[in-house]
Amino acid sequence: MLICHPPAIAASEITPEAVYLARRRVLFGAAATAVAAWLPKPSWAAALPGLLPGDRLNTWREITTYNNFYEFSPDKEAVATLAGELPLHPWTVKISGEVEHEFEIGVDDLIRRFAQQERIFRLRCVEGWSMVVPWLGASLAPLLALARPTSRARYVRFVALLDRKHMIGQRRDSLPWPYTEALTIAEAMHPYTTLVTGLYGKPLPPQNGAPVRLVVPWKYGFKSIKSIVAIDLVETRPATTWNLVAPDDYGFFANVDPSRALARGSHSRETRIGESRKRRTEPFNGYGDAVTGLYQGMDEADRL
Ligand SMILES: Nc1nc2c(c(=O)[nH]1)N[C@H]1C(S)=C(S)[C@@H](COP(=O)(O)O)O[C@H]1N2
Ligand SMILES: [Mo]
Repeated sequence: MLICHPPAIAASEITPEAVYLARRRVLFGAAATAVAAWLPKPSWAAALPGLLPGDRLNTWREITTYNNFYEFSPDKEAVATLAGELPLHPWTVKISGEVEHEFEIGVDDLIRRFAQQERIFRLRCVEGWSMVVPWLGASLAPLLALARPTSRARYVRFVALLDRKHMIGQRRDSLPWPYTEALTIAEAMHPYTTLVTGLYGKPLPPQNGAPVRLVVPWKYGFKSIKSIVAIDLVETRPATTWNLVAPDDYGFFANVDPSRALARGSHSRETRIGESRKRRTEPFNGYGDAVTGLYQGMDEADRL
């Protein structure tokens, strides 16, 4: 299924990141050319402007045991266990709304059609913590293009699964369900906007939003909606979950902005999970070079 990632080393008895890091050493070492044909493209990761040399990848354990996923629980450490029961097959994503061609695609089909690439991005939660995550996914843009958006399509709305049986957090009104997020169509078409199906070269664990989630690395983490079942192209700006709950703290755009203090406090620094000293938070989470063009000509106050 994960055609880009045949194991270079037997996975038994080694942690996933050990396998993965070993593979990277091969990739960037002298043997790179010989094996490059069947390994994930190194050029892609190397070309990422925001990934600073020396940024340690967070471990599999860190990424999969400290999760925000309110459908299960507001307790980050409880999510992994609770999400384990979520049925992932079959799973389809329906693309509809202001499009010429509505369709529904199964996740297995989506993985086959759109080559899954390794994409290492920082994730910055509005709560003040961050991680560096080696996702596996593909840009959302070609999937949207398949649906042929009409000229009226100005926003893209994403809807997560509603399943009170398995998502026990939905039995409480902690948030309006289903969890919903949205982007402008220009943001949705940006190549960094990624539909993710894997992590560390493996299928995405349920607690990280299996089987398919969004990752928008220059925005606060809550925009990166998990367990998506529907993508709607719409004319007017849709309501989004956190913006509904606390509009002063969670703007529609939610671009990472260290200069803006929110009700929960300053956003100028962050704690990388696994580190003790704080780091400076970068505008657009360090991806400004790639994305500021999206906001050219917009007033600062309009893109919060
Ligand atoms: N469906 C859904 N998606 C969600 C959330 C959620 O509660 N439900 N939490 C968001 C928040 S606040 C963050 S920080 C990230 C966390 O992603 P991770 O657990 O993979 O690190 O997921 C986002 N996507
Ligand atoms: Mo978050």
